[in-house]
Amino acid sequence: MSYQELTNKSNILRSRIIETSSLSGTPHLGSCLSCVDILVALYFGELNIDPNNPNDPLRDRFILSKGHGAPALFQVLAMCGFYPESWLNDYGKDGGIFAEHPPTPDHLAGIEAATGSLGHGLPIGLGMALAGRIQSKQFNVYAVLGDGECNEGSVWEAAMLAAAQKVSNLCVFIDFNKWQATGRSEDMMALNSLSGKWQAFGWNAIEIDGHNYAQILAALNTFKLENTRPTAIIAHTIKGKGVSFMQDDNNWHYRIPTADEVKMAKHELGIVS
Ligand SMILES: Cc1ncc(C[n+]2csc(CCOP(=O)(O)OP(=O)(O)O)c2C)c(N)n1
Repeated sequence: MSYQELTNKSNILRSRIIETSSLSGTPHLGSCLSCVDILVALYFGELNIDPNNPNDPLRDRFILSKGHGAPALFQVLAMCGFYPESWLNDYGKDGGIFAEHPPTPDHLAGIEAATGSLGHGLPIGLGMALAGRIQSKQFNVYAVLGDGECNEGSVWEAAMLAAAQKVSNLCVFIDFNKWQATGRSEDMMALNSLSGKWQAFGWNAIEIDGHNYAQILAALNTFKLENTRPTAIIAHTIKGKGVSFMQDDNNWHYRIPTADEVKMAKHELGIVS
């Protein structure tokens, strides 16, 4: 798929995510928008998955460890064909499948782990990657973590074990948007050098622009050449990416867009409907 086609998909997804947030009155919009390009590159340029055979034992696994970005994951799975996009009209409704975080895998095709309590996705993914190796199954495990999520001790426990076990079929993206729920990540618990930390834990650490498809896909190729180390892709991103009045403004961690703001955002994204 060309970079232009990937960009078109990300614009559509951003627009749908913003509409969903507005209609359902649910937060985490900035968090979703910062990881859309990573998800698009993975789902349309990398993952070996088949919506018609979602439980194939040889499929690649993807875990959104920063589970509060669920609307982005739900929309990309719909776009891939795991279920009709219309199902997302029920997002955030009482009794529905689409809550603010990914449900357990038996509730929705394409979901590999129920996440939302930060710090769990990488340990779960490590377990899957180890299981694949033990069973001689050729698949890769990918996870997206937030930079604030890296404050969780369980992330570093899993990071140590993955390197010690030379789990080279495991690749994590850190959606490094420099914010967390209530402030700058650097002020909450300084992370720099984030790539230096992953390297010190024995990982192949790569720093990229997380909105640049050429760089995301090149990093994924580097991951696939690794035989002895897990890979951490430190993706520099912008919270709220794609909409001028949301970009790098952490109020959009919680704010719900009004109907007028949805219209303005869609206009900026080039989406007419
Ligand atoms: C264990 C745990 N503690 C607190 C929260 C509440 N929480 C939800 S999102 C968030 C901020 C996460 O920041 P980051 O990982 O940087 O993601 P971003 O939204 O900035 O992309 C927090 C603290 C949580 N979900 N899980």
